[in-house]
Amino acid sequence: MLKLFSFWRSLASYRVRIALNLKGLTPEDDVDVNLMKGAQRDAAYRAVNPMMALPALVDGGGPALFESLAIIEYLDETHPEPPLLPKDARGRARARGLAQIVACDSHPLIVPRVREYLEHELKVDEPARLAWCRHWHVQALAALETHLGGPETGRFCHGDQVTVADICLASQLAGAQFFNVDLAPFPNAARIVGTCLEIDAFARAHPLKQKGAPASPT
Ligand SMILES: N[C@@H](CCC(=O)N[C@@H](CS)C(=O)NCC(=O)O)C(=O)O
Repeated sequence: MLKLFSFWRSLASYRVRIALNLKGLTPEDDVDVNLMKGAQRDAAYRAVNPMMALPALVDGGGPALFESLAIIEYLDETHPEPPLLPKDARGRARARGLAQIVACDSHPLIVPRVREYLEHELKVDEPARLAWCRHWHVQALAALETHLGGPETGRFCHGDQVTVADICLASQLAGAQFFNVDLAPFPNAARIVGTCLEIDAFARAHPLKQKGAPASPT
């Protein structure tokens, strides 16, 4: 029995939805935690994930799994096909590195708790908050684009097999769409995500395909 706690707009939930789809897994229960209403801070969800962040995944009777990259690697270990990491150590390091640029360096700077702190505690106005989010998106995309210009890149971020790097890159570009970031300077990233979105597992996991999502990102 799989139980996913997620929200349509959550980019980390998007990453885990892609991995679940690639592994052919469908949670029996998908609990909607409305980030726009602050439901991640309710006592009920805090008991699931004390970090008050989505997603969380319950697999069977154990406590909830948390942090999208940890959940994706757990799914990869428990359901090895198709593998989401390259076979060689250097390749795994590169795929994980690309994934971490997204999930560890960039995404944490633009999540609701950071945007809300900027707004309510530091009194940063809306245009400046938007500039903040765009800045961190562009910084990460510039680094990713340079990496993706290298010879290890193929149809996907690392060769011709989907890896965790592609999962994270897809979430980065969906986030960039939400904040109206110009993707023209990042053709490698855009091409790879275009290829990913031709795969059903990516396409139906997209934030805008989820229950409660608006027709367009803005
Ligand atoms: N590093 C975490 C990020 C989790 C995270 O911050 N998720 C966002 C949604 S994408 C969230 O729930 N934020 C709640 C908040 O910021 O208050 C992961 O990759 O799972």
